[in-house]
Amino acid sequence: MCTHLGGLTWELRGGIVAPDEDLEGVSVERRTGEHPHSSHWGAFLARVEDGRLRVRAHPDDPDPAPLLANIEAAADSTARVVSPAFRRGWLETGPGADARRGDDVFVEVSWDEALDITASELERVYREHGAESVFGGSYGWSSAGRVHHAQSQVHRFLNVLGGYVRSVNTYSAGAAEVILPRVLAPYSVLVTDTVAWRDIEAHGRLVVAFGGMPERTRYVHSGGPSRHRADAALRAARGAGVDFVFVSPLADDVPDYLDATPIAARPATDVALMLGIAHTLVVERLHDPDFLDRWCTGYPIFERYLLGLDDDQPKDPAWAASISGVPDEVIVGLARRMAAGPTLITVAHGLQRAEHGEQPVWMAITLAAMLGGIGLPGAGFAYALGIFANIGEAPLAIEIPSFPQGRNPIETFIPVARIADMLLRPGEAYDYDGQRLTYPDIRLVYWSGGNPFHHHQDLGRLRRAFGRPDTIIVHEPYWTATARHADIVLPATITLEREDVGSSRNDPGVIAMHRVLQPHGLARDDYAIFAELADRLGHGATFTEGRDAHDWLRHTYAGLAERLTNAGEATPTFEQFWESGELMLPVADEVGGWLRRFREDPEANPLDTPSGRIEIFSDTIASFDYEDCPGHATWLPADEWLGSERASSYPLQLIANQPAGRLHSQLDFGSASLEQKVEGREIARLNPADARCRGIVSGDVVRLFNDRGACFAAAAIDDAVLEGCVQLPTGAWFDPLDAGDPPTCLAGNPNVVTRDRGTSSMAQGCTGQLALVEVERAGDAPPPRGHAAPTMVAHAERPAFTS
Ligand code: PGD
Repeated sequence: MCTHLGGLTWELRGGIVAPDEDLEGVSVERRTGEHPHSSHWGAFLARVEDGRLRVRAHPDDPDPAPLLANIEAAADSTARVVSPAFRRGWLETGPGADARRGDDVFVEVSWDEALDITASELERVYREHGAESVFGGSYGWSSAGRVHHAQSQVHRFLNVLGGYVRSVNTYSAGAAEVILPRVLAPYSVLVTDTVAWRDIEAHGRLVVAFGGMPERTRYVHSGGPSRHRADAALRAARGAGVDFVFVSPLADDVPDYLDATPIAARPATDVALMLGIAHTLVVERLHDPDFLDRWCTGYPIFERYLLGLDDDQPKDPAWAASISGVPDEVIVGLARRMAAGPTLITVAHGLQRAEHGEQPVWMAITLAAMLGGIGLPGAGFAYALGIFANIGEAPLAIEIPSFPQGRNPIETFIPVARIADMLLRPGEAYDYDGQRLTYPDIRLVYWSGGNPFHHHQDLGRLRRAFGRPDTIIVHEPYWTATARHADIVLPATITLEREDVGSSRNDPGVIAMHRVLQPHGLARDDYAIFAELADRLGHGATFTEGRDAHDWLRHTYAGLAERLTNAGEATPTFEQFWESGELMLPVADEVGGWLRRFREDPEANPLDTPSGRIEIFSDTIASFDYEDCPGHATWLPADEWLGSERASSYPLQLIANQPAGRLHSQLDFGSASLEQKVEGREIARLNPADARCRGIVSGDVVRLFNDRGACFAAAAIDDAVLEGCVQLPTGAWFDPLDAGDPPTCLAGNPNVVTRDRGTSSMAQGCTGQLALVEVERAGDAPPPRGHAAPTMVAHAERPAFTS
């Protein structure tokens, strides 16, 4: 495919807004025509009709996301932050640790005053404590749009001030991001350039999906898919005769049309199940010793473990069955089926978002290597295939646009999910990927574009951690729980209120995101806020380089245009792109070429691992001497699984997975999100047997709890959920009953009960997917408070510390 303008123009005739058209004075968001725009869950056209925002999917999108409906509530929700606001306690007593965060009232102030005080506080912290005391990791998905990418904006801003403590890796894939490069290839390569849907359709025979391929997450890709193609690709593969098997405690984790064979394993036991399969392959001589010998390293050490030569415990199907709950004859049958022809193994994100999350990823690679299919078309190993919209698509031949973040001179970082540890335990040492690191002493936290009171685990603990710093600054369009726990809240625009360029890896469509609405209330773009602050701090010119937001848009496009020209591609002008609404980038001819070449000649084309081969045993990892991540894939029982001691107190395994009605916590008040709730509460699904013995029927309000906290939810009895499990999606806004510790969430946020510990000393990734809980009928539970601003009070005295 080569560069060309996309198919939006005819749809938009008469609706285009000139990029520099002055929107000042246009009465409340009234526009005519439809404007191209984009979100992480898809490109769309937006218009204002009878004073209301209306959206419809990109006309060429074959499978638009139901989540698009949420956008219609985005602009004027009662949860919008309309003005800069300061927490009263902070204004009254000045910076410092304060347990009232999250339980305080706010004071609205003018922009000038807000910017003056914020700049003065930043100046104080940098002067008194240095850049190592500022945490700017600011993890979060924020919104689609490459220029106004909130994380890039805050990082660039803090870099011009002297740097900040950053975070590494993601909540999505924290364990995979660390283990994959050690044993196979970098995560970024595995999710963009490994296995193609078209190869699965043409050459595949069997796909075994550990964790399933749930429809709800396939609509999403960071930056926004222009067209959702995964559904058609799956249907085509199935139509071509490819069989699917999926392993999950949730029977509806794959679409019906795949006719997939379900295997209901207990949560957190996939490694044991995979070992049982591997054992069968060895004893029945169905594995591929040649592949293991020439393309891999360390298999004999792993085989000793598999056969139980050192611990007297063969990891045979009977052993695997006793752990996973999957009958041994099913395990043996699956092993034979996998060995009968080309098989692709894929592992969902969720499996590694749990204690020892490195192991299912590593074990799946080990199993794929034993089958000998790695590097063959439509076979081998794929990470998170069918989980994200664009995985399985061809990579782009051109790098997508991005906003330059500058250089951070500070080397201190944390693995992203260690935020509460960092704030609670400054100066303490901990392990990460072979390094001994020390938590810095953070005085100021700056967050823009994320919602830690959604994404982090054990929210009671996070609340204590957020009580520690001197000052917390948050940019947000909405009064999320994170904004409510801040001292300084600056209202940010949403994408519809600004111009941007939407682009996503492995998707050729680059969307001209036109401005559709006037900013709500006093909201400003993150860029404009940072530019003003930088100016007050004497770094305005360095931050802006003399550009306003529109200049950056053109500048960013110019970079893309230059890459196209250098690649010999047709290069539309910015005006042509903007007018058209879409630009189609060229895609690479080949997918997974690096793996194919490795397969053809591993000596000439080694992998980027220490041995140049697939590391079934890793000397590097073994040298770290981590009990919780030994030198080869290993079954390591989690502290919180159905076979653990803790299950006698909290006997149900909570599966806190991704929601069907929204992306994470975004637009929780939108119609698609509300459809998945009952009277504002999230729905918790239970198996009929577990419901019956607790006297719970569908529609009851239930209380999920453990020693970390509790939340209310609406019960739905569903035999798609494996007995012993309860499923409650993430993303309901944390709505604490009171300031009590442990907290109770009225709206059903499962992170009140999840555990805040790293996957292991290796990756220290997020473990939010699983936790042990008990569930009971709640009787009369107070209703959730909905989505609104906190209490605002009149202006307080200016604090003494400001200059
Ligand atoms: P979002 O709800 O997407 O969650 O965590 P993440 O923090 O990314 O938050 C983005 C925030 O950015 C929203 O509050 C939104 O309003 C704000 N925002 C949007 N646009 C803008 C903007 O232009 N400017 C500014 N300043 N703000 C903006 C997601 C994380 O949660 C992820 S990625 C995963 S995969 C994890 N999943 C789980 C899980 O499966 N189970 C549990 N228990 N916990 C999880 N947490 C993780």
